[in-house]
Amino acid sequence: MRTIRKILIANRGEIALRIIRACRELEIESVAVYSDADRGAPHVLAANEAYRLGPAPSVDSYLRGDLVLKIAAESGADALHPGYGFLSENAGFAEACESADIKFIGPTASAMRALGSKTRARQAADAVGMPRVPGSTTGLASLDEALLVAAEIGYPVMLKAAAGGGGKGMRAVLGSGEMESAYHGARSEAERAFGSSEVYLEKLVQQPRHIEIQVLADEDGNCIHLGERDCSVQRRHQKVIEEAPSPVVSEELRQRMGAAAVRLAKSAGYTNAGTVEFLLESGANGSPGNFYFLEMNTRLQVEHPVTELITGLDLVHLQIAIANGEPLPFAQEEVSLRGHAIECRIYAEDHENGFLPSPGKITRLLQPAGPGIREDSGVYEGWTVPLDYDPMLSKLIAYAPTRALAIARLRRALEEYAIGGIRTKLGLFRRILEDPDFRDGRLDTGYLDRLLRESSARAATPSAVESRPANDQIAALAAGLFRKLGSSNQNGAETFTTPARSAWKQAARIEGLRS
Ligand code: MV4
Repeated sequence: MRTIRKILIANRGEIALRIIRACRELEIESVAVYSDADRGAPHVLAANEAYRLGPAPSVDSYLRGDLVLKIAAESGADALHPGYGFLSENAGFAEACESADIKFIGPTASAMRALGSKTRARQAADAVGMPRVPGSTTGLASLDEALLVAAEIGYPVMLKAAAGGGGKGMRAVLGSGEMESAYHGARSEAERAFGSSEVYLEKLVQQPRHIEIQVLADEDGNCIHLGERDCSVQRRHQKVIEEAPSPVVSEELRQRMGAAAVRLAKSAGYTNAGTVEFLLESGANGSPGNFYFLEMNTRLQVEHPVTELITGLDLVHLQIAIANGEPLPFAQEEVSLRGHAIECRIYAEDHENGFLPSPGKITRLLQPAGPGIREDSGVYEGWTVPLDYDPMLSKLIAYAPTRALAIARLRRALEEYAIGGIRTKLGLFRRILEDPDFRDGRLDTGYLDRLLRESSARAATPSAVESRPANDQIAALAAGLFRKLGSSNQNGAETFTTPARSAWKQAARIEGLRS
């Protein structure tokens, strides 16, 4: 058993703060690193010590593994938490940590490598009898082989980069006539993006759900799963809303998917926290169909809080305990899921204007709280959101005994929430949460694009609003009182001349409407 006393957090934003909070709870010293854009960032203020990495661009700061390790050694850190993104899935960096005798809080470099290549991961899936999408398990040697495999599995198919992930380097091929250009295009794209031109083929699964299983493995060979998250609400491979449990996964399906995920993790010698991604086909009348292994993410995920809320566990505490050489403190049978959790990723983005990033100074911040609300935030009022990184500001998560109540709490919290000075996705979440398809759990990976198309069509047809029933209009008006505060002015910023006062005035008006 090791004794971790000091952890360097090789990340920024909400996840760095999340990890620092766990360190404090465990009485472990925390070391922050920061770029020039992050001198006054919340994670820098919260950590016990903070060290400058370099200029704002990630390549000069948070991606500089050499600098990060130098600071780790100099500060006397005995472990390093990579968070997500940046260096978190870099096997070479994990190896460098091992060599420097700094415990990397995550899987070993060899487990990362075994699962990092998607063709190798597909072979690993076959070896443990895990269902995966039909197609090739080795890189395609030629255009002829691509045509042959596609003919075997049947069109439509998908070309994917073996070194890719998260939707990068993917191409749908609907018929053999499209194969030649898609094959050459995918290869050169993969070479440019990942430094490897290896591509393989999969049968295209139509309108799947994105379901992922959280796994935890200790260094004694114990491995368990913590159920699933449904991440079907996404746009261009960026998740927007995640929830646990999935509205369509039964206990029986959860056990089958969980057992398969655990088998895969064990076969790769996996340790620490990881996520196994699946596509879940839609079956007849909304029931789920077959599930297929997609890939394994060898890091803590952005959406881990929804799993924490329904399991009552702290995944970062567990990650640290595992890295410390401790055995998992419970068995699979002791994991029980309770209630429902839904997370909104709040981005500084203008969803009404092509989802352009909207960095800048947060001039006003009214954050929600109250029963069943958790917010993992990485910002504060007066902080300037840098344009150099992913513009996620915070994660707003609601927890309740049922999905319907979790939605109600999230809607209530979104009405309390006001962010001034920058554009955010708050309005989009309000729209999604009132949508009947979302409320009934009718979700697949095409859901959000359909909703956005529909509502832009509706916005262009004023008569559609007029034809709404009167009751609906009144409800929309009341619900929109807070929302109107956040509506945009000419220059794209949210209008908050006297935000706090107006917000409370509006609250009083809502009260007035009720009584
Ligand atoms: C697929 C697919 C359909 N069929 N593979 C996108 C992210 C990457 N991890 C894999 N992705 C997909 N792979 C086959 N054979 C559909 C997607 C996909 C998707 C998957 C998960 C979440 C959102 C998605 C959005 C579009 C497409």
